[in-house]
Amino acid sequence: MTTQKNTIIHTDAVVVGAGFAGLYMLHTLRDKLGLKAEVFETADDVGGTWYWNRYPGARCDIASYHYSFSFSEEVQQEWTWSEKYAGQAEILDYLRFVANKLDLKDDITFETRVISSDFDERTNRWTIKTDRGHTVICKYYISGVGTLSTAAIPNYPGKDSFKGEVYATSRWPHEGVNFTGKTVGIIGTGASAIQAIPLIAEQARHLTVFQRTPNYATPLQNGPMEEAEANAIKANYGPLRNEARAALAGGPFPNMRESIFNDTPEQVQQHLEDCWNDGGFALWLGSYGDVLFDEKANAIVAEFVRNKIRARVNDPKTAELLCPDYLYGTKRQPCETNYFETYNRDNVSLVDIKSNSIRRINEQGLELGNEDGYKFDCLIYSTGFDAFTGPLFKLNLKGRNGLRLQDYWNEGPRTNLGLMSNGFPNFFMITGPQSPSVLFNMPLGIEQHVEWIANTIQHMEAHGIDTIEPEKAIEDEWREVVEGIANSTLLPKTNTWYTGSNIPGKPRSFMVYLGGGAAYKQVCDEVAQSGYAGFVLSKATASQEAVAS
Ligand code: N01
Repeated sequence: MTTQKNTIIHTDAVVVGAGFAGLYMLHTLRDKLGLKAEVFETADDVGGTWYWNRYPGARCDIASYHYSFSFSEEVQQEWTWSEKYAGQAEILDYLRFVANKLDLKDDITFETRVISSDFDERTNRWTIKTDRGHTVICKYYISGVGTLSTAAIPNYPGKDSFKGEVYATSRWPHEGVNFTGKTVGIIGTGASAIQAIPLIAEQARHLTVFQRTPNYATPLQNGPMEEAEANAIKANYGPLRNEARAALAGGPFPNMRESIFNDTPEQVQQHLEDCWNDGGFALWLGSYGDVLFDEKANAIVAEFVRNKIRARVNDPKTAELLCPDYLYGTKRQPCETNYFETYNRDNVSLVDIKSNSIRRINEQGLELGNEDGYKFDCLIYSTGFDAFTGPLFKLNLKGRNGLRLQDYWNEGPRTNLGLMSNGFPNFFMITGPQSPSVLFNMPLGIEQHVEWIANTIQHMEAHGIDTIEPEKAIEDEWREVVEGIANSTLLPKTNTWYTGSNIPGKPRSFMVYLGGGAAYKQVCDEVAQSGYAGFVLSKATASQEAVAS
């Protein structure tokens, strides 16, 4: 689409983002509820995270057939994945295929950023403005901006002085980058860098990796999707999806055992070896039920992974630098292909920036605190994201009384169910903070959110309800639920982007509901069935009706 600029458009709903979330939301609002909806997207195409993160090696790390929409049998049957874990280009093609099949693109305004979002209490309507001069007034405002879409680039002194090429894994050039013959520095060793480093090393003359914290990365074990397997999956999608929805993290791990202490040490090593060979998240989320709850169980798996790293990296000093010493699996586990072997190459070196941090960027490279200097042709930032809240704050939301979301959330997110926030009526967040989001299967989690939001809108339309928002008190209760579950695990014991501690000054709170997708859905459904207990639903006053019309 192509919402007209410089005119005021009235519509039922505005959706921000055209990734998995925005596409399904648009389809549901328009084709199932029969509402008018406008979608704004910064990129020039659909895809969201899979549009931007096109660095070498980017791919999903839950099985492709789980990492896809389940709502359309036609889509499931027509699309065939070529690899067990699809690469970025294939996932982007898949989302383009879905958008074309459902004829969604005409209702998306591309290359357009929402710059302000104001709730008008006189009319109970949102006014959304964009950087290209659009003004849209709507009743329902829905964020599909994603959890990991605002890059966090450290503000090093001299940051802009580097004269060479600068890249960020989260905003990779569409035409790709040819590193042949070039010296390259990369800062960060999270999941993105761990996928990119082996491929960049194959091209570059020399690659220097600046590591602050090593990761317990385990093998992805990717491979082609054989035709027979693809057919079997297509014939079996119903049960596979149900299994995934019922699984705690949105992917079934049938070999999961209850406790590591029920097995002999030999059995433990064999089971961990089997999980290692299964690949993906099998070791992290599917080995033993107590690994993320019990420090002693955790230590056994941590040492198993460290021994694997020591066995794969030739230089013992480099191997030790690559061995994490924090609780296993408390940072999101990256999956890798030849990552550790990359450090055996002559053209790759690893620099510890924990003991000796980056002091400044200069024209030719960077300097560390001890004055060691590094020069390169290209500098890559793979330094993560201002997760969950970063993209929401960029919408510049002002709710009742002109209260900014940033100010309302100055001690961390306040939501009910991760879906809505008090004082921001009719503003819905798909996979927002305090929902299962990144620790569940993203496409299935998105579907559950979109369907809950759509049912809520349908309920409002059917009952003449003008606004819905959570009670303030329920937000305190929900935060306690989310933090209570998190605190029963080992995850909050480590500084991660799950808690916001990767961003200087960001208030610390655990931002993922860890009770599992099925339990979460049950809570959401019960809330709806109860007539939206914990939410305030109100009808328009006569004066609001008069102003709105
Ligand atoms: O980001 P990260 P990412 N100085 O935050 C370092 C998803 N994902 O883009 O750990 C020096 O994990 C930082 O160091 P430390 C996935 O959910 C999915 O890699 O903070 N270093 C770390 O090493 C993942 O978890 C896939 O000490 C600094 C790195 O930069 C999430 O995206 C693939 C620094 C950032 O790692 C984010 O991954 C890729 C500083 N000032 C990503 N600031 C799939 O497979 C940060 N670092 C689906």
